[in-house]
Amino acid sequence: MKKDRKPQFETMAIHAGYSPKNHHDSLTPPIYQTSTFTFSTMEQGARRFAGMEDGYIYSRLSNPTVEVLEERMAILEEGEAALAFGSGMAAVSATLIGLTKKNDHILCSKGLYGCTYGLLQLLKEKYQINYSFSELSAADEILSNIQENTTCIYIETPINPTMKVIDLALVARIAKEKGIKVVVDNTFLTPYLQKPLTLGCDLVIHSGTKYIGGHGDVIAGIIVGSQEIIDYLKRTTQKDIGGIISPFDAWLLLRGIKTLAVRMDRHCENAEKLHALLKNHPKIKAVYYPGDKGHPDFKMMTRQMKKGGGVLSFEIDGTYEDAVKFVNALKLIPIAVSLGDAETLIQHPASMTHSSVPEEARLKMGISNQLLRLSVGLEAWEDIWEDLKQALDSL
Ligand code: LCS
Repeated sequence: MKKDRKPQFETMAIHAGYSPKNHHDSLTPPIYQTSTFTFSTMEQGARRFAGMEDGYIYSRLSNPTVEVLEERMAILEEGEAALAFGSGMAAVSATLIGLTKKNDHILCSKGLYGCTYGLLQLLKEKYQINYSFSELSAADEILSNIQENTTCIYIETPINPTMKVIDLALVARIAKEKGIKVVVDNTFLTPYLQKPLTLGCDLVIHSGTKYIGGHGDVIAGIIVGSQEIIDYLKRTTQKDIGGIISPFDAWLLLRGIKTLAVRMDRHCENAEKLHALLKNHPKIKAVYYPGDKGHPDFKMMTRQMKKGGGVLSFEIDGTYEDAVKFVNALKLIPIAVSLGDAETLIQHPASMTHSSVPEEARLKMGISNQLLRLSVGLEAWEDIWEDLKQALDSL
């Protein structure tokens, strides 16, 4: 190996941000399960509070286990710094509250996770921070949706659960000219498949609950961006609202990240196989999957995404009652919200993840009553397919 070559993603996911030498030679990062840190003298405590001496103070401000996670995520996303939170929504709310003020406008992708939509509505009603939706599909259309007071463009791509893809380089170029910050929720793809910061976007958000953790046993959130923005969010919305992650949950994410690349490869491989099979089933009206080679935007997708990811959604060719019958006939696949776990999971966005979005807005986002979302797990794809097929054949 050449000396100056940067290690690859798979290697950094295992080693980056951690040095055993600094932690009693422990191979894996220790869990510093402590709320506070002791000072040798009163003067030392004062110096730490004044920022004149490095060192820990209190775990809401920083914690050594959490810092390893933050550093690893910053490296994997190719950002300068990161912050970890107790949930994806804690990360989303710390970001939006931190980046906006009264009378600002947030331009959003046409489709967002239901609770992100709920948060935007709350910010509008209580703090007069406005928002609107845009396809973000072409320069003219983006420009016509930007308002004088737009300070932030907030994007999910692929969008949960319609799987529409936004051209991040295009949005970032236009936003930069206007001095608008671009925030990308990268939950569905992870930095293994997509790196929005390298395309000119300003901040990346994750629900770490999903692929980053990967095992369905933790709720967590992460933000990655420039040192300047991260420092600002750390000393304002993170410190004073306080939605931090626990050291144990940070450790669970670090353990999950070690296998992120292998897991994502398998999620994608399984999803590609199931996409091809579902597409040709007579009881399926449409399948939405960003890895679809026949998609009109496939070329743009391949520019920014390594693969299509592990989530697909589809519409049953029938009524809402047919969708219910199909889901209830599944034997292997659990009915559950969340995604990115080892288990394949199915859910009904209209009545579950996006039930808080009013029907009219929900239909505009493309979420019909027959739409189902499948988070393809790590099982043998033949077994997942067998379960889907027997349930479809029962219709
Ligand atoms: N961003 C996206 C794209 C999400 O899908 C979610 C949760 C969040 C943010 C919030 O993260 P959390 O606070 O739950 O860690 N999405 C869910 C979903 O689709 N099913 O259950 C939760």
